[in-house]
Amino acid sequence: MNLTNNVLLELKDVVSQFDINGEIESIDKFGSGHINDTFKVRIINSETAFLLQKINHHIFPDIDGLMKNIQLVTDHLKSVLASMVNEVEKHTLTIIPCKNGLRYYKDPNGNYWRIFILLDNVKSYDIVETFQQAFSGGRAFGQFQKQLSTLDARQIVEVLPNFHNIDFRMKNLRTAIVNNPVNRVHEVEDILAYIYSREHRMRTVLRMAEEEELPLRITHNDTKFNNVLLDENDEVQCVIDLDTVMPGYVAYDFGDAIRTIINSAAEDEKELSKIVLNIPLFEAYTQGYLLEADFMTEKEVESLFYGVLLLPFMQAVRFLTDYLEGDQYYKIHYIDHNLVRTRAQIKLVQELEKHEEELKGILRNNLSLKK
Ligand code: GN1
Ligand code: MG
Repeated sequence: MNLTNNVLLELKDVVSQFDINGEIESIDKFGSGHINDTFKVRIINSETAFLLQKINHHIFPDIDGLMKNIQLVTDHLKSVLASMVNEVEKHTLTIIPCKNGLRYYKDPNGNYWRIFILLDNVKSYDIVETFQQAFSGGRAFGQFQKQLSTLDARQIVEVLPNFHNIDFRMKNLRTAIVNNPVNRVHEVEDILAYIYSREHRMRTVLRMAEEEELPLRITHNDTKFNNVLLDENDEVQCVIDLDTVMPGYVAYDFGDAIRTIINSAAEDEKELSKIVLNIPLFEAYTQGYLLEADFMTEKEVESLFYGVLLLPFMQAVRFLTDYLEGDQYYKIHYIDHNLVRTRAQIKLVQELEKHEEELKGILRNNLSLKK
């Protein structure tokens, strides 16, 4: 969709607040995120393009903490990468500050904006196609966790507390059911019955954490496959979308990545029969991940499979909660979009359950190959 002239003028004014030289050539909508608004900005006669984002401050109330986290993480990644790669700036995000030196701009309407350098000659995939892509995805998030293992987690602000805490998500769902503000609960009784039947089992990672079996690490927390940029050979180039980098358990990152990689269909596929598992891609991601994530304890390794079940389940709980609350959180593109997303994620959990032994076997085999 084209931007209206008024919007373009507003965006140009926003861009002019940042430390960017040259005249704007174009501004276009960009990407497929569910939370922030993203635009691509081109500058006349400049090879560098920029990524402008309006940060959703209803979801991220602590913009200052959020941007400090990203600065800390990207500075740390740059220092780790300096001895490993040329052109470090191609492998991490770079924040463009405002002319006044701040990391974000607050406009007169109270909206918050930021700009990153847009990396060029890179690819990102909503649906993974090849073994190589999945393998690189595994390497990307394994490296990312490993590189952040030397950053002091106490410096990171928990911008969205309890983000992957299933008890918290179930509590929110129950509140939405009790309040039933848009009278939709009667439509979803079958889904609720399934969710309740699995609730206890889905606490496995949390239980292991409560029993102090899992170390808290710095994790990405939004490891959708399209948050990895690959180069022209489908090798890892850069991990993006650092908004949710927070203390977490590795199983959450593993599970959320597998959620998007193993699913042959889209996150919001309406035709449930199309949601089938692509098990070779699961193996490819696992191999790439285990190659890099050599810091894990045995218990963490054991937890990975439970992350695989948990993340699509939790995503279903979150989409459903939003549906019952009248679509306040995720951007939707049609009226029952959150319900369609919920059903698609539940179907994915069911497929994963059906193939549980096979998937566990693949994890076991690849671990023993490594030893
Ligand atoms: C949201 O906006 P996006 O697509 O990066 C969400 C993730 C979900 C994802 C589902 C802050 O991420 O947790 O997994 O949608 N981000 C937040 O596609 O809630
Ligand atoms: Mg995100």
